[in-house]
Amino acid sequence: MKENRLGINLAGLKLQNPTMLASGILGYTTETFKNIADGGAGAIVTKSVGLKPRSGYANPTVTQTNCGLINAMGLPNPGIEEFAKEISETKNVLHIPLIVSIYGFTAEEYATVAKKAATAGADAVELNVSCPHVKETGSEIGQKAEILKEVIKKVKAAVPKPVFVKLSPNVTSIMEIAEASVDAGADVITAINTVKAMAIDVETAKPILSNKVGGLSGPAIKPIALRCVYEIYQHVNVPIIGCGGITNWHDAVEFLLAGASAIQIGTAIATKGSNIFKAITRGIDAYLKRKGFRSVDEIVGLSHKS
Ligand code: RRO
Repeated sequence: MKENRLGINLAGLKLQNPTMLASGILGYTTETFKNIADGGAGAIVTKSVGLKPRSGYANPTVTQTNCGLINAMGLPNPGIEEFAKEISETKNVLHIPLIVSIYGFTAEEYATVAKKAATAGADAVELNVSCPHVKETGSEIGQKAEILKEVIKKVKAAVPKPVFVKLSPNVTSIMEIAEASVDAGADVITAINTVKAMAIDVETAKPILSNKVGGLSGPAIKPIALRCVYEIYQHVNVPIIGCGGITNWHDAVEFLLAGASAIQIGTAIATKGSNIFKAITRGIDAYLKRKGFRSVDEIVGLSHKS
């Protein structure tokens, strides 16, 4: 039998390889998730869903820069009642872990949405406590350790599934926030969400995005994300998922060496398509083989040991 160097166990979830779809990039349909699974992803994280449907911000919601995208979508989503049907349907056809990203405006709301997602079949939930530009949720929760801990504790008490916590880089010390998350019961830390940013149209002299401020993703933020993973690894003992500007196998291996057990891919799908998961997985496999490693786990955090 062919040796699988790539399989990982992430807080009890079995992934055939360490690549995952990052939250926020694709919509909410079973068909898009199937396309990502066919592209070789080891797991999928959905776009964030809340208690009630939300239309998000007016256009323009995305603008391109020479080093990535700036978005301010404003959490558009169908609401958990509607999305629960899609979760169940997706679980019937998909054989890779499905992680549902959730948000709320209170700890109770997070817990209610998490419970509904888990009941519908989500294998885990990822708490969005890091969206950089929606008031009273996202990073407004994830920047304050005490409020964040309350959210995580309520969700942990409400669902028997692993709880991932996606952190914001827009904080003074991501290590302290990661430690607080793990103290409160986080099973996995995802780092990072987008970096607060903006763009201005010099002809109109106005901000380009309707919300003015948004979140930067793509290659520009990769070194920031890598530093965050490296620092978090030194302070917590739960798995970390690296996310931010990963475009090729080389980026992915850097994150594993920094301490990530898995990696999420988002913005690069827009330019490279869904087969990027296969390409990155093949590259990681070739690297492990060339260096004589027998598993992904053997290189997680290796840069700390030298
Ligand atoms: O929907 C958004 O505008 C958005 C979200 Br929820 C997020 O977590 N991060 C981001 O850059 N945009």
